[in-house]
Amino acid sequence: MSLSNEELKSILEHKIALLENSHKEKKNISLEAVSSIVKILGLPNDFSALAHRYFQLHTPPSLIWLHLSECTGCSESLLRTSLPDFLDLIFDFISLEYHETFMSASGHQAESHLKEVLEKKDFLLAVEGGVCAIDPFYLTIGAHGENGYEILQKCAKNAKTIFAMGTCSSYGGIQAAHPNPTKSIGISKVLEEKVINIPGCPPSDVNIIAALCFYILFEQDMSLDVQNRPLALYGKCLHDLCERKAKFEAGNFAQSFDDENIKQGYCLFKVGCKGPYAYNNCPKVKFNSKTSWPVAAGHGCIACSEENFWDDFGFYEKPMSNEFAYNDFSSILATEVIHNTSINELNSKNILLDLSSDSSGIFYYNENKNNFLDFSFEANPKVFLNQFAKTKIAMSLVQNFQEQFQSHYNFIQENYSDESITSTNVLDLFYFIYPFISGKKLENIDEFLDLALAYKFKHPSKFDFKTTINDQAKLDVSKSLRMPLIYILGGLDKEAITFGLVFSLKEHLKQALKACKNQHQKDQILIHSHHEKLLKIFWDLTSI
Ligand code: FSX
Ligand code: SF4
Ligand code: F3S
Repeated sequence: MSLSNEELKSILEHKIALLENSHKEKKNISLEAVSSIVKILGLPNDFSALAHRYFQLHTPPSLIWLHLSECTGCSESLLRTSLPDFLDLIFDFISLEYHETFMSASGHQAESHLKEVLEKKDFLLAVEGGVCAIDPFYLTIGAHGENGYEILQKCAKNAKTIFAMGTCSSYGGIQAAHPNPTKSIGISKVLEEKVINIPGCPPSDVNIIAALCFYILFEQDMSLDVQNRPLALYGKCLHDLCERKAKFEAGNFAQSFDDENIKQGYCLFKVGCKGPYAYNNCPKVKFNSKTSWPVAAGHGCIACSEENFWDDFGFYEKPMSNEFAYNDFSSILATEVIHNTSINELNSKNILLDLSSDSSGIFYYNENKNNFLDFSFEANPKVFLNQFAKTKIAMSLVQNFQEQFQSHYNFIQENYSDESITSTNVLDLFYFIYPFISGKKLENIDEFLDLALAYKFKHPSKFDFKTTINDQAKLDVSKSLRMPLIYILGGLDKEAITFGLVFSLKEHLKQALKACKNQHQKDQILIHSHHEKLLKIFWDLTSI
């Protein structure tokens, strides 16, 4: 459960009031450091003074930091903090009781101190590294011959809260990459206790410290996403925060790593940047005391804070196109169950998702067949190109397309009329996109779907469709029609682009269907189409 800012504030005020009465000596805490943590946590400015006061008065809580299967990069990242600096952090904010790399004690001395801290049952636990629970003898260390799995269980049992610091402890990380010889996994897979994931290989010092500080201040969990990552830190797509994004929109891509244009801020998508698939705040918080971050330094993001990123995102220096796949996840779109429905089966209890070529939409009345989905777009590629090239960025995109995909551009100019065509059928999106990515017209929908189904990755290159829900659902694709141009210039293949479109369409239809089901209190969703493959791909929408 996440608390409101007002509730958080009153928790903090209450804790401060208790400390004010205890006549403790005030610590010298940097207000600048605390304000920057408050900002990163997405808390209003007035929390700065309160948090500052709290850190001046509080007794730093004990922290145990374990090392399991990893490279110690997370600890290296933490060492490079400047706001607060590392020594202030470990003496004034937390009390670092056990850390195999940083502590001066070793051997029995270190182990007996760990035992003492564990016995007090009053500590936070940070774990760096994946755990080998299936073959637990890995990481067997020390005089008592305990293995990593046993050490983890022992420490987790009485921890007040547990953080998986880094991608290895969150999801398994590098040692869990195929073929995962030690069968390493994320710690949440083996612990009964709740684990907050702070992924990244490594995570930034800022994210590590912000997550610790939130707990110290409020003794509450932050709002988390489905992967148990704090939303304040991992809630936004990295690509949307990137300083090179305008170049992506303009279709200005670096062609290779020695491309001079990298220095002019050209986008790194074509040389493998996975920023559009990564959720992290790196462009904002940076690394090494805010010095830089991967994309600023000239290498694309490798989506290091995503689950299984080593295996699932292909090569680090190529886009996710089939040619560069070494895994094969194709078919994640298809499902086996197929039941075509006729429009006559509509009744007061159900909704029909109609994906036929002559009409499309989500009907919810039996008698009137009213359409719940408000949808229309300019379906003539030539007219789109003319209308779109209005802003400087859009003009550059069209110009890049014309120069680099001349035959596709010419095909569109020669084979389409100048008349605007407004379509209200979602399947027309397939016909619209195809000439941009193939330089010819789409003959039938199966051709398009076969491409999408052959895509070998599970992460889609999204189309930024927008669905708004009022009395009706409105699916707005007008701003996304530029995506095929961007993607083809960025080096994605047809399989990736068609997959992206089908995936995004499915996601948005899902939202609309859910809204329709709730608003009109319907029990069931039916699906109708003449295309067997469409039925297969969209079938699972009937079970939302
Ligand atoms: Fe290394 Fe940490 Fe990567 Fe893993 O960071 S930087 S392999 S996330 O656990 O040490
Ligand atoms: Fe930045 Fe990468 Fe997105 Fe390009 S693809 S804008 S380099 S995050
Ligand atoms: Fe990792 Fe990408 Fe950030 S590689 S460090 S999530 S820029």
